[in-house]
Amino acid sequence: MNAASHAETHTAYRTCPLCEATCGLAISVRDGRVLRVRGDRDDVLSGGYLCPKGVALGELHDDPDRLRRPLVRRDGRLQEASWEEAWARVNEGLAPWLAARERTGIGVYVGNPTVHNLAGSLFLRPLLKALNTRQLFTASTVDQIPKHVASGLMFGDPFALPVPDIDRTDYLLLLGANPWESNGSLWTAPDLPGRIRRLRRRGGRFVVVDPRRTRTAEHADLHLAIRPGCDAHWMLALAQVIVSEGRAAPGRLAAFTDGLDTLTARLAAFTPEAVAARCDIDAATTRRIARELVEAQRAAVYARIGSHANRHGTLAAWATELLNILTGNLDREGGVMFPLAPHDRVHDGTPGGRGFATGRWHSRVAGHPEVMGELPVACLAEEIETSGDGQIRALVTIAGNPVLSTPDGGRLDRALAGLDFMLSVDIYLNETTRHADVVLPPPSALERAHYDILFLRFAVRSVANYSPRLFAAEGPAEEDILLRLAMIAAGEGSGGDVGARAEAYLAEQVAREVSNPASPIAGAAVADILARIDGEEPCDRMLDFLVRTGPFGDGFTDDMDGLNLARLRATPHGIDLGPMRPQLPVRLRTRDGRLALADAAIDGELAAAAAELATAPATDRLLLIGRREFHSNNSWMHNLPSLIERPERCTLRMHADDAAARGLADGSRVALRSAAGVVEVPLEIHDEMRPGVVSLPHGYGHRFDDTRLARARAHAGASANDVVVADIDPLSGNAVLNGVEVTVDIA
Ligand SMILES: Nc1nc2c(c(=O)[nH]1)N[C@H]1C(S)=C(S)[C@@H](COP(=O)(O)OP(=O)(O)OC[C@H]3O[C@@H](n4cnc5c(=O)[nH]c(N)nc54)[C@H](O)[C@@H]3O)O[C@H]1N2
Ligand SMILES: Nc1nc2c(c(=O)[nH]1)N[C@H]1C(S)=C(S)[C@@H](COP(=O)(O)OP(=O)(O)OC[C@H]3O[C@@H](n4cnc5c(=O)[nH]c(N)nc54)[C@H](O)[C@@H]3O)O[C@H]1N2
Ligand code: SF4
Ligand SMILES: [Mo]
Repeated sequence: MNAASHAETHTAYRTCPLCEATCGLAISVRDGRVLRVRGDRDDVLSGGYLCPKGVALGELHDDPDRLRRPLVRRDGRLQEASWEEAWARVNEGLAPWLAARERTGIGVYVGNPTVHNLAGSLFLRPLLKALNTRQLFTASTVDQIPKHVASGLMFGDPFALPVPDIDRTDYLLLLGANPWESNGSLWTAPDLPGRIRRLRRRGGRFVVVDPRRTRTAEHADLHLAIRPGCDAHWMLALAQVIVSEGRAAPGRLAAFTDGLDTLTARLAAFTPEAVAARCDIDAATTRRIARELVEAQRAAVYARIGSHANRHGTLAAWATELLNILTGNLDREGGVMFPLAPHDRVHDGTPGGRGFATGRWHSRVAGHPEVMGELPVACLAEEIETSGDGQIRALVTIAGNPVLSTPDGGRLDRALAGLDFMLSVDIYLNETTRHADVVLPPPSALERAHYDILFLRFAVRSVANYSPRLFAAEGPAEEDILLRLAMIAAGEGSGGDVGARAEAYLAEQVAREVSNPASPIAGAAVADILARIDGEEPCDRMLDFLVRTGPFGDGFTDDMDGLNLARLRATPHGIDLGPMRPQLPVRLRTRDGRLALADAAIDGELAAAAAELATAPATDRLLLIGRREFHSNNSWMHNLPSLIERPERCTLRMHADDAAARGLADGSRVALRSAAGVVEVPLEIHDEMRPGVVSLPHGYGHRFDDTRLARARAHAGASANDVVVADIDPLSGNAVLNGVEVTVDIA
């Protein structure tokens, strides 16, 4: 029943969809409005934890600037329109590019909230398939794609991402992550600060490597203020110590790991002494940490975006798992382990698979290799600007704000202005979507069901948690929008039956599953399974199918303990299915079923990184890094009063020595300049910064009058990505967001 029909206050339980922590929320509702959001103390994973963004979900739902109706460009201005008119405009606008045999004229950018949303997680694929373009860009290439590549190369599966078994470990070495503000990434463990505090309380040790003394670093036993961009070199030095001292102890992993024997020679260049000047970490400290890692009973090494959004991001991700392997901590309780989600597909129990390869095609202008079907978003602007065959002339953006969130955003902003047609699926008219010809707004987060398809796959316990929709939606569901777009892209026009399209797509998935010999429904009739799937709506039906055929599912039998949608509905606080369990070697999907440490691409990067050690790092220039904030979420939650109406946060932080050397006073307006551009921001002298490094949060720069973001505009700030140069990690295509060379002087 729709909560809006209740006059009295009632409490709804749901999983917060805003970040990777997946906290359980208890939402008090009256008369169809959110009164209050608290943490759900009974949630099986989060136990009551929440942050200010979760609290702001009601504000997000009520935000008068959030779009409720489509926008269509008329006389040069975006104006509200009916859904019918909007669909007709989309059909007309895309038609010229869809007619072409090679779909290279259409680009697609998919942003981060897509993976926090059932519709995006389950029903984006038919649209991408129908669009059939190689010009696909996503927020992955300003984020985590190096980790996928490293896992692809090592384990044959880019989604085999081990996470620290935080509740059972004795030692955590954390690089380039700030869970005290971000709440964790590719590591779903709500209340990470609490979990890490408990690790220390039980006698464990916590070491943080970050150029800035973050709130996370303040809670560490040791903080090492590394120079930005050097994490790979430093982790390789730890590995070098371990192998050269003969202390590698991979244990049971050795039986199925190739390349251990050649490591000593391949790592030889990375002695602690050789990396010391570049990383700014003395050799004795590096040796000590290496020994601590080896000697800890159970240890975990974890690195995130500070290590990955770098020139050697893939190498850093690879070195992280190398350390876990050398210490025998990969796939071991209290080390790093592969989570198992209720909707994961079951394996047949034998290692081996199709392996992992990149470079099946290349970007048109710069020739960068495709990785996981996409191209680096740092190349999007040049693909729009550069004329010739395959130039992007029409763009579809889905839940993305690349003008603020991707490198050289100023250039991208100008490029978008020159497109022939642009379509955005988005809840706001913002810095990116203001360029669209049509904006299609999906319902708010409270107007849809939720189950975390992506992040439950990175959770420290196997957990299932489903939230029904809280309020009825005014317009079409996001899955309906994506499916109708898929039909338009397939040339079927805008009037088709989306329900039938959804069911046809579900049938395809069922057909694939019944042909998997390891599946509990192997050999079953597709029609029979479809008839037994529960739920009315496409997302619910797909979810029921996935969890029933997953590792904890009922397999479409009478198994009362098995999972299905009905059981999920009956358990609003979630179902805990236990801690992580060892999965190797079965989980390996390399062609030969072995864990691969020897790899030509990695060897090339090892050589490149080793060569850098010969030259001293330039110390006369400042390096810019980012700064995620507790009350922010990339670029898109700055319109909510409780999150934005706070003291000025878009400041450039700098060490006092660097300020003195430039004659800059605290609070003065400074010009921050790079090869990409210049922004003006207030200076904040701060002792958390190390000399030589300055920090500016990203996601600000709400400077355009033609957006519909009144409050964000009043706290506009400047966009860090106007000064981030469009540079990439060659193996993954990930943008180099950290360690950008800048100058700072008085504005
Ligand atoms: N310099 C610098 N840049 C960075 C980073 C950094 O650390 N430093 N971090 C990077 C990272 S990790 C990421 S993930 C990217 C994010 O990059 P993007 O995903 O491109 O940017 P966001 O700011 O998250 O924008 C999300 C968009 O989705 C819309 N939206 C929100 N909810 C929904 C929904 O339910 N449906 C739809 N259709 N739209 C919705 C919002 O209105 C907004 O337009 O930014 C990256 N940019
Ligand atoms: N409050 C809040 N939470 C969020 C988000 C948000 O915008 N706000 N965004 C969400 C998203 S999309 C993501 S991907 C995650 C990211 O989650 P995290 O990976 O934890 O991201 P950050 O908080 O940016 O932490 C990165 C840290 O790396 C440091 N760093 C920068 N350069 C280097 C370097 O070269 N080496 C090392 N060792 N450290 C470096 C920075 O100082 C920073 O402290 O957070 C998610 N959670
Ligand atoms: S930590 Fe993340 S999941 Fe939890 S309430 Fe905050 S935004 Fe939501
Ligand atoms: Mo991200």
